Amino acid sequence: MSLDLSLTESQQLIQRTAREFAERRVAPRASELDREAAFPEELVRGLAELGLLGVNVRQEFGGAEAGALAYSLAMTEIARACASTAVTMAVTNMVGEVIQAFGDDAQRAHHLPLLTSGAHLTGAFALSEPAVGSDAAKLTTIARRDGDTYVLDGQKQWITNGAHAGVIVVWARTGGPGPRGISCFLVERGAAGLVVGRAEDKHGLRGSNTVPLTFDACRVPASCRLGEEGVGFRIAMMALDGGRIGIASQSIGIATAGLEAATRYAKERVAFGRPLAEHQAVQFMLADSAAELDAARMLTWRAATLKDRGDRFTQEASMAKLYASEAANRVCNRAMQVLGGYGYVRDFPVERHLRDVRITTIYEGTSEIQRMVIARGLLE
Ligand code: COS
Repeated sequence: MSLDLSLTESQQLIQRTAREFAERRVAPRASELDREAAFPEELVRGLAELGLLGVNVRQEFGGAEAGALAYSLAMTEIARACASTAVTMAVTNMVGEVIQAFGDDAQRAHHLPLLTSGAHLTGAFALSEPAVGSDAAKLTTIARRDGDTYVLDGQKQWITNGAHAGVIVVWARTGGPGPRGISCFLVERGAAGLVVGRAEDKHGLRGSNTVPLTFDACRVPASCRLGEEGVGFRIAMMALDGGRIGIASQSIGIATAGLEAATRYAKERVAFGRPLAEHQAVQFMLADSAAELDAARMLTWRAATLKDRGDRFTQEASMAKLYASEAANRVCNRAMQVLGGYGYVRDFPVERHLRDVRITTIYEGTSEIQRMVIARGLLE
């Protein structure tokens, strides 16, 4: 591929818009959302007004139609202010893109304007189950065809936005074992037989909502099926390819906040007669973090650019997600080391960044899954 690192006008506009909103509205609330485990409902409505709930959704459906790289830039800006708000936005964008890519005309016309406008508030993505995470093809939720309906039975786990989503994309088995027995459904808020469980009490991302869902004879019209029977697993994998660019971008945002906090502190705090920033040990920590963050950004921009061009980007998205999430954990960990005791207390944001960033190597495919995907591509 040719290499052009300049951003287009519209990418810069989205980036500026997201940064301005993040600094003015999101950052001032981040600490309180974390402390009180409060869902950022008004911030989600603000994101909707700016087109940030459907950055890569077409304008005819209310999206910004700005592409995958613009989405990555926006995600990084929001995550720099509040990682919880960022993941809430990420999953909603992912659901919009899935419906845009795989939905029929009626599904797009119904759900996409509701998602992009915030009327659905958010979307949710229900693939994982209590006993099935990385090995997604083994999922056990059943969808039994009954006339022109399907009846869903089973449990989903770790569902981001689950209690606040107008539409939930649900994967369930309509056929035999393995990936080809899986189909995909759009289930709306309040469907009879859909039970939303207690919100998880999490280590980080405490402002985001994570719940288990139970489907207890949950009957949905057959028109809610997304794509043909048996193609659900492919839909999930393709959605996750895009989602992983989002999590890489979120990781970069959280780590940018960590590095900025460390850099500021290093200039202010004096030890042994001079600012920390004049001690080589601290300079080296900051330098490693800056270099790793830039490398993460380059990998992520490459994956997003391939996606925008319509090229395959599975390997590149996994490399970006693997590297950015691991690097972001190192960056936030070093930031705490630079701040010392001040990094470890709740009065300063670095301990929140370190708690928030931890999940990035776990969700939307663990680092181990990303390595599997990369290795398979290499060995193919
Ligand atoms: N794009 C399109 N199709 C894909 C794909 C992708 N990125 N990855 C796999 N597929 C297709 C394969 O081509 C294959 O299709 P056929 O049935 O037509 O041959 C099918 O999906 C099954 O693929 P595969 O055999 O590779 O499936 P595996 O069970 O071995 O799983 C991994 C592959 C590990 C990649 C998958 O299970 C995975 O991503 N797991 C992590 C899930 C995850 O991220 N969970 C987080 C929950 S969401 S927060």
